[in-house]
Amino acid sequence: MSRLTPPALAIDGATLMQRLRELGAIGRDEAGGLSRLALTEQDKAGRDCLVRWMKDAGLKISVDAIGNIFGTWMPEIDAAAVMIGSHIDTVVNAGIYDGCTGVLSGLAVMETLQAAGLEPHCPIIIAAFTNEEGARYAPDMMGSLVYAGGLALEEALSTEGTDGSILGDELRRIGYAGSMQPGAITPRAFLELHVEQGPVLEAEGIAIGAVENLQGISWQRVVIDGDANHAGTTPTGMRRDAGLAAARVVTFLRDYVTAPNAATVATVGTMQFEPDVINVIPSRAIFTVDLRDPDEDRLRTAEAALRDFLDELGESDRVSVSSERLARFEPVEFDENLATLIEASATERNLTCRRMTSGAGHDAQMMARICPSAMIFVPSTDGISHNPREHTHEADLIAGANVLLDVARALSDAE
Ligand code: HGY
Ligand code: MN
Ligand code: MN
Repeated sequence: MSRLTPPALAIDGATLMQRLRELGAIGRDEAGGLSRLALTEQDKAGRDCLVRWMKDAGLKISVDAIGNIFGTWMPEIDAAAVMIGSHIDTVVNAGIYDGCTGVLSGLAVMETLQAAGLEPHCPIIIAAFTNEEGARYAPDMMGSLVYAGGLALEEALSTEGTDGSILGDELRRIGYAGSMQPGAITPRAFLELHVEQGPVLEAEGIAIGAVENLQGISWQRVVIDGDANHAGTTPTGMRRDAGLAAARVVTFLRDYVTAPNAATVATVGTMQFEPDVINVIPSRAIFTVDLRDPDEDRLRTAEAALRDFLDELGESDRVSVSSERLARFEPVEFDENLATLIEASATERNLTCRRMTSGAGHDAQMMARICPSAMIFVPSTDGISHNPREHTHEADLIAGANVLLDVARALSDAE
């Protein structure tokens, strides 16, 4: 197992923060909200900015057929690469740290090693994966899923977005339909630094999370069909109200995930009614359900409980119910040796550290299918993410990037 060398090195924190802010300014709407949905003009602008920084660092740029971007240092070394990555696409009205922290810290790590005159014994690759958020095209973590062989390229390219666009068309339109075959490079290890997006590290006053596993994810779209009818003249007992039925699903899920199922979390993040008119009983409700649990059996039980409820609902409310799977990922264990290296670096740097589970999905969970992978978490202020108030203190971001530096240096035997 690679050994950590004394942590004499430190990344250039000022440049990291300046780039986070600069990238965070790309994709702002008139109200100042940040949205760089995958393969939009805003995403293209963010991609172009990252590629420019990678070129300035002298990296060899490659783009694969699903639009994943790779910047490689020392590509000529004939050895399995260390890959450091995450994503730069965002949800709607996002924060500036989700994903970008990991990609830009990887760039900082590389520049620090270069500036110190250290040479790795293998290539080091920075990766920015396509459509990690899944907000426009499901499933999420799509670019890394295709890269890891979990989704066929053609199927991904033919995905229809929430706006009716086709993923492959948009990829070509923004000029990021690359020629490299996804998965062409199998790294010796994959590392992802990410803001925790939850409350644990801040609540416990801990600087570094050595993520040892990541919970399972189940996404589905549910369509409930009832009957449009007049809001005023239709007696309650005669209604086939798709809106009411949808609301019952939301409250069922909240009731389900309270004790004793408290480990499971459930979210109905999108809901549309048709015809969506104030004085018409909804004839149709379309909504999504996001279920997560670190335990696969509990996740399956939650899915089965929802299925049973939807069946009963059809009877009780005289509506028809259908559901379509959008994403399904089993829980993932990360590499024990890499988690130990993360902890050793934190100790060397006098940083508090704890093992933890990731509540969010990440590209590392896909890369774990093809190589040893691990994640480093840094605290999220008030545990907030997917929200403009997303924030991580500068000192915490730099500490996380320095731990990433130590682990990448150990794995690449940079000296
Ligand atoms: O859904 C997730 O957990 C990630 O933000 N894509
Ligand atoms: Mn993320
Ligand atoms: Mn996210």
